Amino acid sequence: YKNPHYAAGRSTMVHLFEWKWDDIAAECERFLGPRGFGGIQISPPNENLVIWSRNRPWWERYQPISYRLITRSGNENQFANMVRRCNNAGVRIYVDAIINHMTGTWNENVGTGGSTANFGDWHFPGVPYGRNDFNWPHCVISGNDYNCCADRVRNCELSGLKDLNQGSEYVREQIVNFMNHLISLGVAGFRIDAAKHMWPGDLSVIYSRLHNLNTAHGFPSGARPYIFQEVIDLGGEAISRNEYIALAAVTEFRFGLELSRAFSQQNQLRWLSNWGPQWGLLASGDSLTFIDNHDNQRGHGAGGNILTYKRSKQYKGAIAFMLAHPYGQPQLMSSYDFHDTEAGPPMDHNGNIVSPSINSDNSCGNGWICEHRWRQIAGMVGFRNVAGNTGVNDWWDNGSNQIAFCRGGQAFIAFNNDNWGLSQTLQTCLPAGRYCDIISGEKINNACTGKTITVGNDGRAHISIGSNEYDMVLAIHRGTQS
Ligand code: ARE
Ligand code: CA
Repeated sequence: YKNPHYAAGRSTMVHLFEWKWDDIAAECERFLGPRGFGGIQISPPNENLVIWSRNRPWWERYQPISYRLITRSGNENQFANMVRRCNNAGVRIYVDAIINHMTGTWNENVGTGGSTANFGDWHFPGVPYGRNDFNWPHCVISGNDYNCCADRVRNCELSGLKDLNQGSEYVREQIVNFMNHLISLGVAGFRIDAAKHMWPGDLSVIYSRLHNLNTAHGFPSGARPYIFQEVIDLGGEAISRNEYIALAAVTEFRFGLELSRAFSQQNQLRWLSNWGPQWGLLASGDSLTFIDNHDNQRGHGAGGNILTYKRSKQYKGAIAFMLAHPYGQPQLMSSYDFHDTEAGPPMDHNGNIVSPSINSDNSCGNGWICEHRWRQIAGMVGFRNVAGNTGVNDWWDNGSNQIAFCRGGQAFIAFNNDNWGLSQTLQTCLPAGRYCDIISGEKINNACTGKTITVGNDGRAHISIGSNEYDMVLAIHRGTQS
């Protein structure tokens, strides 16, 4: 369950938060496929509670009312069409699967597909689930439970969301049927929402009953779904991420926290020379890595001071490091602009999601940020593909916040997060020649719109990054040689 089954030569996924299926299909064909992206985490595809009393917040999608594939993102036909078109473009789809709970107590009781529920009675006819399918006696998780009481974290309600009993054969069967339906439609795997709130033993049974990936969608025979489990573990709680790594991959929340600190000048970049498990991170193959996610970019979930698109220079620095360094299985966040932390995606008066528009410089409009389209970020996705499975070599630092390293003989990157300029002759490990920096510009029709770097016969080149430049990074690789 730890292999994402990307198409050959691809290595990065992006979370297209709240995107519609038709828009994702188009994005696979016009951008993600051609630019070498490996996959997409999509928003939950199954029917959720419609919450007009809070003006359709983003979090209504974490309140399942049935397993029918019908949401603001689209219906089952649109879903199937998206998966097929993305797989054809070489881009995999990973589903955010909410299997810990159903909707919580709220004013409304109608779903995005018209299903109703009476959660006061634990009654969800759209599945159907009834009182016996939920954990009993009724209890709600309190903040202190995370420190003391694993059983309460797993058997009580998360924020009042009706807590399914995954120990029940009937519940397991509904969940497995839902997930296998998605596998038959060609998805490559799942994010397991709120995995901490389910017993590892129950999850293990559920995973073991999943079908192999659908060979008609280009997966090798016998391929198991990629599974990454959302377990927030910053240390010190009753439940540890280590209870889940035997099953499948785990979201590594310490990754974005540490890199956010470093790129906000709260820690020096030079210490990143041993980035990885020595920092207390999971083993690389167990770790789904990201800077921000849809929760901590807006103060939900755990996190502290996480970098987001709102602090773009530091954010791009942290993302560039994530993608340049071989540690982990990286995921990019792709956001819509928000000020109110509850606000849903750009929508019209009827609550329909408004599609992103695409500007001539490749950026998005209509309220969508599309970090994955930023030249510096999309360029680094290509860098990671070129670097392949090489390690880090020729690490250099200035003793504070200027660092540089090579990826085998494939790629070179330098960072300057000091308040003074970087100007050094450094080993790039690349063959002699001229290279186009993919951060300050890009190679278009064989011309470089940014800095051109000349590598000598000894592999060395003069590298300069001013402290007040637009970006703090310089990156070149074999694919940008001219
Ligand atoms: C909403 C309302 C609530 C209301 C509830 C029920 O905000 O006021 O009571 O509905 O009607 C998201 C939102 C929630 C939202 C929920 C359902 O974040 O605000 O509740 O959707 O609409 C814990 C969990 C972790 C979880 C985070 C948010 O362990 O699994 O909380 N993250 C996932 C998703 C979320 C989603 C859910 C789970 C629910 O990514 O987007 O919630 O499906 C410590 C612990 C962490 C804990 C954290 C915060 O750090 O270590 O484990 O995270 O505190 O409590
Ligand atoms: Ca639970």
